[in-house]
Amino acid sequence: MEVPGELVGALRRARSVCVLTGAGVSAESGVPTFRDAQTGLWERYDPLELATPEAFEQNPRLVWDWYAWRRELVREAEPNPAHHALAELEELVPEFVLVTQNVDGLHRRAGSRQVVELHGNLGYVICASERTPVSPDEFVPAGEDRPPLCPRCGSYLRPDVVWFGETLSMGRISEAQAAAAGCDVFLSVGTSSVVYPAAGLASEAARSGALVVEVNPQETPLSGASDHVLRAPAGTALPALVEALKD
Ligand code: BV8
Repeated sequence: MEVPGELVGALRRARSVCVLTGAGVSAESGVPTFRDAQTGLWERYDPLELATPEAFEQNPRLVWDWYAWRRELVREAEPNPAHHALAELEELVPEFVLVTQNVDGLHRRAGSRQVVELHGNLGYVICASERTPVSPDEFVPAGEDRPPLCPRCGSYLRPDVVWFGETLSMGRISEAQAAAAGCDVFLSVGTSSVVYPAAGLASEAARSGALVVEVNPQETPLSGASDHVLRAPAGTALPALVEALKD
């Protein structure tokens, strides 16, 4: 695939690159995006409904099982060429920060090191009250219709992710904002650019003079404001970008 020369030149000159990824980067690993229909037994649920404190309050076991299903899906998934290209890009630029909205841990499995998991990681479980990590061997089973309990305080366990309506950790969002504000090139890859505060990072980068690039087969609210749009799947566009950079 053809990569614009101006973009390759900007990446060659860049001191600092910031990348924001969304579910689209993991789509080619077989991990469904938020806007794809859920498969199988979950197809009648809307992820925007399930990934909320209200859903957990109303039906903690349903939400617990949904994440257990996704954890299994992710365990069986492999990083795809998009993840590997981003891990390679990190080695080709002086400063690199990968901010991801994904909770599947696939960037780290592909070798990316400077990763900010803005919305957490579904591989980790915390106590819903203490918010402290609980390892699987400490789970206290509580029967079929409840999530397991915290061994310390007896509260329900939950995935270590940020739900809609929950605030992000200040540390993570400030690290992401600093990376966006300080970069020369900002790549927004595989995200529908509708979830805030993550979707605000691109304008933060643009305000600081960065070149903004969108990689997405579909149009998004960011497309019109991007300096370059690579209208292709990330698994095609990102390896082409890295190859062009290495030429
Ligand atoms: C917050 C973890 C302060 C969980 C996620 C009204 C009431 C309450 C809140 C709000 C409100 N209005 C706005 C808000 C703020 C809200 C928000 O933005 N809502 C949206 C829906 C309007 N944000 C929040 O609540 C955040 N917290 O603001 O705190 C606060 C507190 C209280 C009240 C107000 C404010 C927390 C947001 C984090 C939610 N957690 N994930 C879990 O995963 O289970 S969000 C989850 O969905 C993802 O992490 C991701 O961030 C988001 C969706 O997006 P994408 O990653 O973009 O995926 P999507 O499926 O949407 O799109 C995929 C894209 O990939 C598509 O564009 C597609 O074309 C493309 N694609 C497909 N294939 C490929 C591809 N691209 C490349 N290659 C391919 N092969």
